This record gives sequence, structure tokens and C-alpha cells, in this order.
Amino acid sequence: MSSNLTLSREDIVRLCERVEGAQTRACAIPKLTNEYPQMTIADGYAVQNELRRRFVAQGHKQVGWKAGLTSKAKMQQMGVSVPSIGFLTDRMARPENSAISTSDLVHPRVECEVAFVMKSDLQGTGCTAADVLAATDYVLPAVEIIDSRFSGFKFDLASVIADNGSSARFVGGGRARYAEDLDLKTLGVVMEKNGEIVAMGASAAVMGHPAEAIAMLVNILAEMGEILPAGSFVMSGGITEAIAVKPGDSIVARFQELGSVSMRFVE
Ligand code: OOG
Ligand code: MG
Repeated sequence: MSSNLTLSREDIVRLCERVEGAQTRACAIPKLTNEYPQMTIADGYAVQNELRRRFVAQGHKQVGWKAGLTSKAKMQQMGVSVPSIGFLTDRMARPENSAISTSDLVHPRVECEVAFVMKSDLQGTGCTAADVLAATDYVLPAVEIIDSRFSGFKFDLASVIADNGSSARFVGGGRARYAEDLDLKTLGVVMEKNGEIVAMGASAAVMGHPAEAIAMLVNILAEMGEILPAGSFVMSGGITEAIAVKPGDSIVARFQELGSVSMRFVE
């Protein structure tokens, strides 16, 4: 990853401070490539890693990782054709059925994802979906609340990676199941907003099988010199396009075999 760095250390810190400010103040900023058009994917991860380092130094606990832009629906919606990863912390987690505040978010959207909890460490490169399944303790349904800090929810790959893949909040819930008891390829999911169906899909939409997305994530981590530790909570990416939410909205994501995950949004 470091081979394609174009940003200086000063620029990485400067962009990280800009992203961190937008995240903590919930204000939109122009995408970073407006000022740094040459920014690469490696530059994006350098900014994201600096953000992760700062959050951890401030006492946030990393609980896992997320894969993003892993389905066609998501890629088409965002106009980006390469998957990415981001980190998840304890501060982003929200309880199932809870009221989630939107006053500290810019323009939140929700998406249904299959989440994995790992029972053993995984190390790339060359990690496969079979390796992922062998290292998985259980899977559970999740809803990710993404919130791009970029104006109009518009970005390119380098910018969104620097913004930690739009990570904002997440809710795990439903029924935890052993992966071997399910056909993870064909799980159906229906997203309801205020009682109406707004999106539906099947888990195969995520790279053919959600475990493929986790393998991809492990291989990206390897390029950054990191492993996926046992105990990690890992989201495999939105199955359908993301749906905008505002105060007053209630969301139910119904997953075949895995139960449902609900939440509502407040001011
Ligand atoms: C980037 C984050 C993508 C997913 O599940 O595909 C993501 C975005 O769409 O803002 O979390
Ligand atoms: Mg997501």
C-alpha cells in the first residue's frame, strides 16, 4: 500500500484533521480529491489509519472492521467500482431497537448487512472465503448507518476511504447463527421504512457470497501489515442500495433465517 503514497506526512495529518472535524461536528466538507486530485487508494488508507490511531488514542475501542461497496447495488448507487474497508469502534455501536440520534450525523442512510464474529485470527494474503468460514464463530444480521461527510453524499474511492468508508453507526441483532447451519449465499433480506418495503435483495449480491467480502478485507489488511483478530465484529457490506433516513423514521431489516433488526431515528 505504501508504494503508491503521494501525500506527505503533513498532508495526511491535515486531511485526517479535516475528516475528523467533519465527523465530530457533523458538517459536510468537499471531497478531498478536489484539493488533492492525485490522491490514491493508498493515500486514502493512510488518512484512515491516522484517524484510527487518533480515535484509539482518545480512548475509542476498535471492535472490528467493515467491508464496503461490495455489491453491485452499492457500487452503482455510489459510482465507485472497487470495494473498500473501514474500521468500527465501540462508539459507533447502538443497541437493537434503540432511538438513534441524527443531530450528530450529516445525511444518514441505512443498509442491511450480514455480520461475522471471528473465533480465530485471520491473516492474508491469499485468504479465501473457506478460510473465513473456518475462522467464523457465528454470523448475525446487522444494519449499518452510513453517513458520508462529503457534500451531497458524493465522493470517489480515495476520498471515501479517507472518511473511513462513511462509517457512522451500526446495530447488530436478530438471531446469531452458526455459518455452517445456513446457506449464506441465498439469504433473503427485506428493508422496511415506516412499514413499507423500500429495498430487498439476497446475500449473494455481496461478491457472490458475503464470506468473499471478508476474505477481500483480510487481504487488504495484509497489505497494511494487519491481521483480523479473533473476536472481531466484521460487516460484509450492504446487500441493497442504502436508504436515507430522518427523524421520525423507523426501520426494520428482516433477514431470512437470522430474524430482524429494528431501530428508529430521532432528532
Ligand atoms: C461507502 C460505504 C459503503 C457498504 O456497505 O457498501 C458501505 C458509502 O456508500 O458511503 O458501507
Ligand atoms: Mg456498509
